[in-house]
Amino acid sequence: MHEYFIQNVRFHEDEVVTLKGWVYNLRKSGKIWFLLLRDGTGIIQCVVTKHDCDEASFDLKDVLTQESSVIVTGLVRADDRAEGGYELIAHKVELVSLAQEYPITKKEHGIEFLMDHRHLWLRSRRQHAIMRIRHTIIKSIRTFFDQRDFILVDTPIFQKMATEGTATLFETEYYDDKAYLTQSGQLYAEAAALALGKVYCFGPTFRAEKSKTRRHLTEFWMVEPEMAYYDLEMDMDLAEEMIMYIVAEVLLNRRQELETLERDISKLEAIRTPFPRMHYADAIKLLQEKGEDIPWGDDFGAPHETIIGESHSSPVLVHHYPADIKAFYMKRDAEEPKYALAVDMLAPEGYGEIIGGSQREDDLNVLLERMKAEGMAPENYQWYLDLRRYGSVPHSGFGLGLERTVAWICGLKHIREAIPFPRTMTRLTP
Ligand code: NSS
Repeated sequence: MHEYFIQNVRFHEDEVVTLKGWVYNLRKSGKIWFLLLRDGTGIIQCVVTKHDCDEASFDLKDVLTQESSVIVTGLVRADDRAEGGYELIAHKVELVSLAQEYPITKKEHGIEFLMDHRHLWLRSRRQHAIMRIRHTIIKSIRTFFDQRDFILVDTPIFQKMATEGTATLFETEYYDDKAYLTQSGQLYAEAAALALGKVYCFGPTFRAEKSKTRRHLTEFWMVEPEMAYYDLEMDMDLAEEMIMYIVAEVLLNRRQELETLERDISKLEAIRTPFPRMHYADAIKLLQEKGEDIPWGDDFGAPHETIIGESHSSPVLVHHYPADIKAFYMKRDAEEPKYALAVDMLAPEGYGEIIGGSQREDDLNVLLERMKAEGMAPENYQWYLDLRRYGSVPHSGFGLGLERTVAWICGLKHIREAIPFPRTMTRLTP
C-alpha cells in the first residue's frame, strides 16, 4: 500500500501523487482555480485548469464548499511562492462528500462559539499546530523515561481514597459502594516503584476544581515518575532533565508549528540547565521585596508564581515548602521539620506551576501521625502503609501537568486549547 501525505510531498517532486483530504479554501479566477487542500499533515495549493484536468474535475469549482472532502491526483511541483514550497498541478479531483455550510468562517468568532464547535475547530491551522506539539511532548516524555529504563505502570482511575485532599474529589457510584475518580496515580506509583525501582504512570486525572482560571481543567493528563532510593535532590535533577529534553525535542521537530502559533521561539531557546533553585523562604523574601503582601507560611497564588517565574528565563525550582501547606505524604526535612521536602517547578513567562513533587515520608509512624493530624482514616490506606512495613526506602517522585506544559511551550493564553476536548467547571461538551 502506498499512501501520500502533504507533509511528505517534498520527497515526490515531479511525481504524480494522490492526496486525500478536505477543502480548506477555494479561489477562482476564470480558467483556473486554486484549491487549498488540507489532510491533517499540512496544507497544499492545488492548481486546477482545463488544460491539465478532466472536465468533471474542473467543473467542481462551482460545487465545492469549505470542508468538503476530496481526493486530488496531480503532479508535485516545486514553487517557492507556494506554502510549504510545493504545489500540486491537479489531474483529477474527486468529490467524496459535499460539506454543508461550514459554521466556522474567516470572521472573528467568540471563544465560546469556537469551544462549542471544538470538534470542527480542531481542523484549523492553529489547532493543528497545538495538537502536533502536544503529540511531540507526549512522545518525548515517553522516550525520556524509556531511555532511562523506567517501566510504565498504569494506575487505576477508580480509587477508594484521596491523594491530593478531599476538596477536589469527583465521586461516583461503584455498585453498592462509592468510588472517586483519580486525582493522581502517585500512591500506586509508589507501590510500583518499590516493586520495580523506577516507574512512571501517565494518564488522565480528575479534579473538581471550584476555580475558573486559565490554568485549571477538571480533567487533565499527568505524567508521574516515582523512583526508589531517590532523594529530593535527585528528584529535582530528573525533573529538570526531563523539561530540558521536552523543550529540545519540540524545538527540533516542531519549529514550523511554533511559527504558526507565532511563538517567540527565542524564549524557548534561552532555557538552560541548571535551572535556578530557590528555597521557599527565599521565594517569600523575593515576593515581599517586589511589594507582595505574603507572609511566611502562605501558599503561592497564581500571581506569586508569575512573579517568581518571570524573574528567570529558565523554569525555577522552588523547594522546601512549609509542611503544613503540603500533602500528607511528603517527608519533612530532618534538620528543619517545619519544611517538607517538596518541590514545585514554575515555568517562565508567567505560566506558573507545571510540576509538583516531593520526597515521600518513608517512616510508618511519622506517616500515621500525619494522617491522623489531617483527619484521614488510615484504614482506607492500609495497602499504602504496607509500603512502609515491608522494605521501606527513601523514594521520590513528581507530577507534570501535561496541558500546563503544552500551554507554556505553545505560548497559549488559556489551558483550554492545550487539550483536544477540554473539560472545565462550565464545559462538558462537545
Ligand atoms: O497536585 S500536584 O501539584 N501534585 C500531585 O498531584 C502529586 N501527586 C504528583 C506526584 O508527586 N506524583 O499536581 C501536579 C501537577 C501540577 O504541577 C500541575 O501542573 C498539574 O498537575 N495540575 C493541573 N493541571 C491542570 N488543571 C488542574 N486542575 C491541575 N491541577 C494540577
